[in-house]
Parts: sequence; C-alpha cells; structure tokens
Amino acid sequence: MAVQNFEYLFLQKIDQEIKIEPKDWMPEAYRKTNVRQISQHAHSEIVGMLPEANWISRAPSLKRKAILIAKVQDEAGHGLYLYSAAETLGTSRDQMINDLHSGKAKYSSIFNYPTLTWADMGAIGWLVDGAAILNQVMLCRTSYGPYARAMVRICKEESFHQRQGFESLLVLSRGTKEQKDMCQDAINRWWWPSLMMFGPKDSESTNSDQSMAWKIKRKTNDELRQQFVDMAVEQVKILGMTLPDPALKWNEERQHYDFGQINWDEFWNVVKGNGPCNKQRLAARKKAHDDGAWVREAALAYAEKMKNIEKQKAA
Ligand code: FAQ
Repeated sequence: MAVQNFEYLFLQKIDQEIKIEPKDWMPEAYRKTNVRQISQHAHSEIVGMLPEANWISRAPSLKRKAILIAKVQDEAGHGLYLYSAAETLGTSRDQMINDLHSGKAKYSSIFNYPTLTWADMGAIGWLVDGAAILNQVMLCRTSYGPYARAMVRICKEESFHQRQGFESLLVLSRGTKEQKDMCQDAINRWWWPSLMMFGPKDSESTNSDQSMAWKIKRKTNDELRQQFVDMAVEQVKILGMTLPDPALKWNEERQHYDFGQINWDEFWNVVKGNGPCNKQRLAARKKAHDDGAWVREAALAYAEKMKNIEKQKAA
C-alpha cells in the first residue's frame, strides 16, 4: 500500500477516536514527538523524586514519613510505566536515559527548584501534583494507546498525591504562627514555577499545533494553565492563605480569573539548564545510574544463567 493510503488510514483513526497502537503504521513525526513527550514525562517523574526525597529523613512524624516514602515510590512507578510506553515506539530505555544524562532530553522545569522547608512537601503535593494532574487527565484521552492507558493508572495515584499535599498544608495553615508563615512562604515560592509547568504560552509553543491535530494533546498550554489558576484560587481560600499575584482578579466577561505576567526569561533559563538545581539534579541521577550498574549486570547474568538452564533441560 502506498504511504498516502497508510497516512489516510492513520488520520481516519485519529478522526474516529481509535487509538494508535505500537504495531500500527504512523508517520515518523508522530512516533518522534510521542517518544519526545513520553520520555520527557518519564524523566520528570524520575527526577521529580529528588526534591521530595530530600525530606524523607526529616519528616516531622512517622505518619508523614510513611506517606512521603509511598509518594516518592509512586513517582518511580510512574516513570517506569512511561518508559515502557515509550519503548513500544522502538526507542530503547538505554537510549532515553542516555539522552537525559547528556542533556539532550528535557524534564519538567519545576524539579529544578530547591525544597527548603517541610511545607514545600505540601506545596508540591497541592500545586505541582495539582498542575501535573490537570495535564494528565487530558492525556488519558491522548491518541497513542499505551500512553493513554498508562495515564489512567497514574492519574488515580496523582489525585491522591494532590489531596495529601493539600491536607498537609491545611494542618500547617491551622497551626502556630511559624507554621502558618512556613505554609505561606512555600506557596509563594512554588506558585509561579507551577504555572510554568504547562509550558510556554500558546503563541510560542512549537509543538502544540501538530500535537493538537494528532490529538496527542487535547488542550493547549494556556487552556490548562487557566484551568489550574481558576482551581487554585478557590482552593487557597480554604487554606486561608494567598497566592502571590496582585493581578489575580475574576473576569466576568471571560468567566475566568485574570492573572499576572509569568517571568518567561526565568522559565527558559531553567529549561536551558541554568535553574537553581539543574546541575545537582542531573548529577544525582547520573550517580544513581552509575551506582546501579552492578544490579543491571547481575540481572543480565542471572537471565543468561536461567536461559542456559532452560536450554540444558530442553536438550
Ligand atoms: N519544563 O512546544 P511546547 C509531574 C519544552 S509530571 C521543561 O509547548 P509540548 C509528576 C518542550 O518540551 C510533570 N521543558 O512543548 C510529579 C519543548 O521542547 P522540545 C511533567 C518544557 O511538548 C509530581 C519546548 O519547551 N509532565 O510533575 C516545559 O507541546 C510531583 C516548547 O514547548 C509532563 O511531561 C517545562 N515545564 O508541551 C512527579 C506531561 N514546557 O521537547 C514528582 C507531558 C515545555 O521540543 C513529583 N508533557 N517545555 O525540545 C506535556 O504535556 C507537554 O510536553 C508539555 C509541553 C505541556 C510539558
């Protein structure tokens, strides 16, 4: 069949909301952009473990420690589902990890900020998981089957993460003056970087138009960002805290909250590797990979040994 016919069938599937599966014909650019996005998403989950892991040994109670350990482990699981989904497109995990370590592949800008106080754990759960989940609910309907299915499972865990973060902040917001101040300070520091998680504004998003046409993305960066702002403005009232943006104002005509200018210079600076923790995060990931070399070698040796035993049995 000529490529035009394959392409026609592919576009028909997209149009009819039929998922694209690993063995289906797909345009090379569709394959490439899915590998790019899914692997960067996987890297974000894995690098995203670092800022929170920083507080496991200093959690204020056994209960909070257990919750935080479970959350960080969940993020590892998300990374693994996502690497598996990306592998179905024909790129090896080794290649994806090399691309992360060499700086070729990106991961979410948000994880290049430091976690300075315990309240940051609550702020990450509420704001960072909150932003991630809005994006991921949309991705449950993405056109590539393995990615969409991974997202369904991830969203279930992510919504729990968000609620635990909010509950943790709620406890601080009802505590002593120091606890209230710590809660407000964490919200102030994580608010703007959370808005940046949705990516550049639509007019500067290089991938959005094509990704929307292929239904990889169902909502644009600005649409999701607005949805997040509208949600957070209401939730912060329950905390009795404020969001650090004097321009936040309900717009009757738009039926949305207006909000202030994002510092796009800061965003691109972090994306290009010059944020407060970029170097530290990559160094930690490379060290973990190098330290784990013996585990990979042992697993391969064991697999080889088992294969030989099976062969001997069959002979
Ligand atoms: N940081 O043309 P667009 C989580 C890059 S998971 C860094 O608009 P696109 C869970 C973008 O890659 C968080 N780079 O790109 C958790 C592109 O460069 P490229 C991660 C960014 O793909 C919680 C360039 O800028 N979630 O948090 C960022 O259409 C707590 C132009 O941008 C996902 O990855 C950024 N913020 O839209 C874990 C969701 N934004 O690749 C632990 C899946 C943009 O051409 C603890 N990804 N760039 O070289 C997506 O939905 C999309 O990829 C967007 C960007 C929306 C992130």
